Amino acid sequence: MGHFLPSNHSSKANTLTMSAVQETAFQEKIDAELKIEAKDWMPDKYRLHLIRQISQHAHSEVIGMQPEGNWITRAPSLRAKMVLIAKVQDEAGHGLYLYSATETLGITRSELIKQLQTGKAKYSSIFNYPTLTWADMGAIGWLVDGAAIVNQQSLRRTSYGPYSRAMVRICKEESFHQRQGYEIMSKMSNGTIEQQEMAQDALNRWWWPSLMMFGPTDSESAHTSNAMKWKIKRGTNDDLRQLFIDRTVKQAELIGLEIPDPDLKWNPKTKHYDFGEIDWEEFWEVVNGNGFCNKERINNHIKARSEGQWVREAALAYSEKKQNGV
Ligand code: BYC
Repeated sequence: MGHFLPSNHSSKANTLTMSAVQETAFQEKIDAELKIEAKDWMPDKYRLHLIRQISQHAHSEVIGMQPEGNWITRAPSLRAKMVLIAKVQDEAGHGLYLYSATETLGITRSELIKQLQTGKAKYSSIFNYPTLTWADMGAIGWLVDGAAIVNQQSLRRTSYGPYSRAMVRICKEESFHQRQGYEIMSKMSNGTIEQQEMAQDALNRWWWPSLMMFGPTDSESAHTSNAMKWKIKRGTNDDLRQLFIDRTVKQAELIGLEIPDPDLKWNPKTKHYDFGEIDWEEFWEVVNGNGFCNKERINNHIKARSEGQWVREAALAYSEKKQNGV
């Protein structure tokens, strides 16, 4: 029958069969916990899924420098200032590893930045909240980095090699960040009444947005099903959120702070904390660009990028000169 078909049909059919074979081999590799590397065959959907997730992760690290950068000049001691500068620098580094990992998938850095600046690519909702007091530096380290660690520890086992290796290193630095924040919170909650109130106020404002970092509930999450099938994500949004809550409640108790959730209660049956309803309307408002600081964050990014253009040009000219042996 084959020769009755249009001449390109059999080659199209062959291509289809070929890609089905490749896709089966790809999934078998994933199921066997083997890593996919940059030059390996992968379905386009897997590639695009990774570009979306890893680049949004990179953007979050870079935009995440802004709320803390705001407090470097106002840190209450030289030690606190040095620690905060080091932490913010680490975040720039995390952004760089993650942009590099994304570039291995065949997209350029300038395209990724364009996607961020035009609102096509998202970054974590948490960085659209303002940092009002020094206690916010504690709350960010403790809660935001704490939430990020729970998520990123699971991502160390992600199926894409370059992303997984970036995560190993990032997690090591992130756990220092979490301790830095918890140290600030524990000092303040053991300090004067005013300091205790500032610490509690910061916890009140950052608790719910931190829970939102894990994304919508599993039933509302558009990407979780493919992400779990391809082992890009190793825990669902709800499972990781629960793990974070279970860990953090005990840490709050230890330093005498109260989690701002009247429905928070240990459930002996599930052996987890039950918790109150997250304000999903607020979450989507912030994700869709209407949070307190969305516009300010992107405008700052555009300004910093344009002011740094000469640095990139100079670095490029220098590297070309070196390559040409001048
Ligand atoms: N904020 O189907 P879903 C840090 C979007 S930075 C904004 O569940 P997925 C730090 C989602 O993108 C650490 N958008 O998505 C830095 C999707 O929209 P698109 C940041 C969110 O990907 C400085 C839609 O909602 N960590 O640690 O399966 C200082 C549907 O969601 C958010 C990472 O980026 C959100 N919170 O799951 C201090 C970790 N949640 O893309 C600390 C890597 C969801 O279709 N990323 N959306 O337009 C992930 O693990 C996953 O991407 C997420 C979301 C769990 C975040």
